[in-house]
Amino acid sequence: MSTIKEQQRAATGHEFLDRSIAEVDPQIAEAIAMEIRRQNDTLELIASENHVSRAVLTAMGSVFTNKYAEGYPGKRYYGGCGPTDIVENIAIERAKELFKAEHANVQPHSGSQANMSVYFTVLKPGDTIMGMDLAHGGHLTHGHPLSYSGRDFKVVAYHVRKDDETIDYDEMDRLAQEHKPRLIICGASAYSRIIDFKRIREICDRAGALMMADIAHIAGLVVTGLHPSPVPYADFVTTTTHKTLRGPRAGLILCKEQFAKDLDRSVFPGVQGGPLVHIIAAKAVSFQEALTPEFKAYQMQIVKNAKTLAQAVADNGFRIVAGGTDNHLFMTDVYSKGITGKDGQQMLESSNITVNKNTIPFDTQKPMVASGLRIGTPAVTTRGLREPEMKTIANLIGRVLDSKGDQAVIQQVKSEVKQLCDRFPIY
Ligand code: DSN
Repeated sequence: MSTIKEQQRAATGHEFLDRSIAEVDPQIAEAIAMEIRRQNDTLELIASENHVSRAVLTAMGSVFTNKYAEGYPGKRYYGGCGPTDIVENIAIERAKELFKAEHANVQPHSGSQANMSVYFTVLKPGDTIMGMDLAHGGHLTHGHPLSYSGRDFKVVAYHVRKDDETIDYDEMDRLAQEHKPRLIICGASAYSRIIDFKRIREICDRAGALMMADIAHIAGLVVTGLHPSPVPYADFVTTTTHKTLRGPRAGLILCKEQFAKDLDRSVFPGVQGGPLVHIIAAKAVSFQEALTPEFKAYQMQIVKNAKTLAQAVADNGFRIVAGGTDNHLFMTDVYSKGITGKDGQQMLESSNITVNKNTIPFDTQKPMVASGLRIGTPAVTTRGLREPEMKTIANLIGRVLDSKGDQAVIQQVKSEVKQLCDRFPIY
C-alpha cells in the first residue's frame, strides 16, 4: 500500500525529482559512463575539443536549466529573474574584461548562431560577404553554400597561397576591391598560422567593408595575449566558448558599442528565444578561470605542445601544412605518404587516438576522404601532457599510420595509449 504522500507524488510527476539517472534511465546513464571511460582512455587530439573543469560542469548541470529569461538583465519578459540577472551580468562583465571589449552578448547558444546574429545585424539577404574558403581552413558559416551563410548572401571566398599555405592577403585585398563586400569575415577552423587582423582591417577600410573575426579556435590564446587580438580592429568578434577557452559548448559575441543595441536585438528576439541560463552560468565560471595566471600558463603549454607535436610528426616523415604551427593545431598531409585522411582517422581511432580527417589546401581528395588530418593539443594539455609526451604521441601516430592497418600494431599502440592515459587521469 502506498502512502497518501506517495500517491500525491505519483500524480504530479514529483516522484521523478529525487531519482538517480541510473534508476530513471539506465541506458543513458550507461552511455554517459561509457563516454567518461572513452574520454579517460583516449588521447583527444581533435583541435576543437577540450575537457572542462568540474566547476563548469556543475554550473551546466544547475537548476538554471529550469528558468525562462527572454530579454536581457533588468528587462525580462518573465518574473523570477533575479538570480538569472546576477549570472548574466557577471558573465557580460567578465567577457568584456577578458577580451577588452566594449560590448558582450553572452546569450548565443552556439558559434553558428553567434555568426548568424552578426549577419542579421548588418546584412540584408543578397548582400555580398567575403570569407575564407572552407576547403582552405575556413568555416561552414563563413559562406559555404550548404549553410545559411552561403544561401542567403552572395559569397566571395578568399584562399591561402599555394606556395606557403598562408592567407593570401593580396588576393583578399583584390577581391575586396572588386566585389565591395558589406562584410569581410576572418578566422578559421583549420589554420595554424597567426592571422594578421590589422592588415584585414586595412583591407576592409579600403573596400568600405565591415569586419568580423570568428576566433572560436584561438579564443584562449587571444585572451592570454599569445595570439594578437582582433578586438581593437574588428567591428564584431564571435567565438565559441568550448575550444581553447575551455568553457561550456556555446557562443559569445563582442562588438563595438555603436552596434550593441542592434546586435542584442538580433540575438534575441531575432535569432533565439530564451537564453540557456545554466550555460551562461558555466560561461561565467569559465571566464573566471580564464582570467587567472594559471590559464595563461595552460595556453602557453598548448602552443609549446602543438609545436613539439608538429615537429615530431614531421620527424616521422609526414608533411606539415604551412610548415608548422603558431597556435594550438596543425594539419598534416598524410596523403604525402599515400594514406587518406579517412583511413588515417579510422586507424588512429582504433588505437584510441582521436583526430579528424581534414581537407588540406588544394586537396585532390573529396572532403569525406581528404588528404589531411587536423591535430590539436588543447585537450591533452588540459590533462597534463607536456613536450616529452608529445614526442611519444607522434611516434604512436607514426607507427599506426605506417602500419597499413596491421591489427597487431594497432592493438599494441592502443595498450600504450592506455598506459599513457592512466598516468594522466582527467577527473
Ligand atoms: N566543428 C568545429 C571544429 O571542429 O573546428 C568548428 O565549428
